[in-house]
Amino acid sequence: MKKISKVCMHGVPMDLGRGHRGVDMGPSAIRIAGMGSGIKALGIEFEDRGNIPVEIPERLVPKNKRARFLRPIADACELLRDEVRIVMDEGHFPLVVGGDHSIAVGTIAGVSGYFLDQKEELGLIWFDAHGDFNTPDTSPTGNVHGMPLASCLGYGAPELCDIGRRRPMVLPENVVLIGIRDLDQSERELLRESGVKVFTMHDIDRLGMARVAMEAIEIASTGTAGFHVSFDLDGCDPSIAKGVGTPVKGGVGYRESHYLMEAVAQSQKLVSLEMTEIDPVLDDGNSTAELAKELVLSALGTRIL
Ligand SMILES: [Mn+2]
Repeated sequence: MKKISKVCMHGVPMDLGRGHRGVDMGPSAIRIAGMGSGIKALGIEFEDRGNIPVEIPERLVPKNKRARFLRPIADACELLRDEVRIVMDEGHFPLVVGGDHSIAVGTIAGVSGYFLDQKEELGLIWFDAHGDFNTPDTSPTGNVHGMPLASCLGYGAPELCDIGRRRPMVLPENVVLIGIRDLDQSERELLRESGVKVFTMHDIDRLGMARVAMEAIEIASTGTAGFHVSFDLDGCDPSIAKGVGTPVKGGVGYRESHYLMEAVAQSQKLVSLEMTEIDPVLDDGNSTAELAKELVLSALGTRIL
């Protein structure tokens, strides 16, 4: 694995995947928090490639109640996929900042497509309070931000499942969830059936984050060229991440979150990263975007000593 020498960031002001507005401001919040200068201070080159164009809900009428705004979300994901692919082809490190978690379909389509073209697999660590494993048939809300992981594994709407180079974009044996504490009933069944490894909050309590991080990195690294981290800020406890769309109490703490990202950096297997669901409207100052920035810096190699 080569050292990360240049990070290229895309913002995705997406909030079509959620029931209400706010996370579209996430990319601005993380820029204001100083993402670029933080990365440069690590001695890594940084280029902000701006935002992916995303339609606003005020101009749309949701056509599909089971997957609201599916088409415009898929359109933005396809644009993001192509932009991320360009970054990979250039040999740089893609950093994607959301926006709601539906954007992960575009990011993962781009990164996994790059590796599949070289006959290599991509591992995936999905940090979240939720499973994001609904489909239009199982979702109680029709909100697409509850469906992206299922889509990457080939379950659900073809508009999302088929934007990668292969369906599924990643193999279940290379995928691991961390921080889970809120699953819908049918989602739980599908997630079990999928064979994906899940570390719930109960597992983190029992094993400790050090062991969970080690096992997760092992799963995501074995038989792959490296792994992507898709980080939903709602995986963190609401006491440290107030500005998130769907807070769930009993989440991952400040040091545990950083430990995970530090372990990811030490593995030297991280190939791409995204931070999602930052909602400045609900935030306390800009503290959740600040946390997201710090976590990115830990994943890119900030060391305590
Ligand atoms: Mn999520």
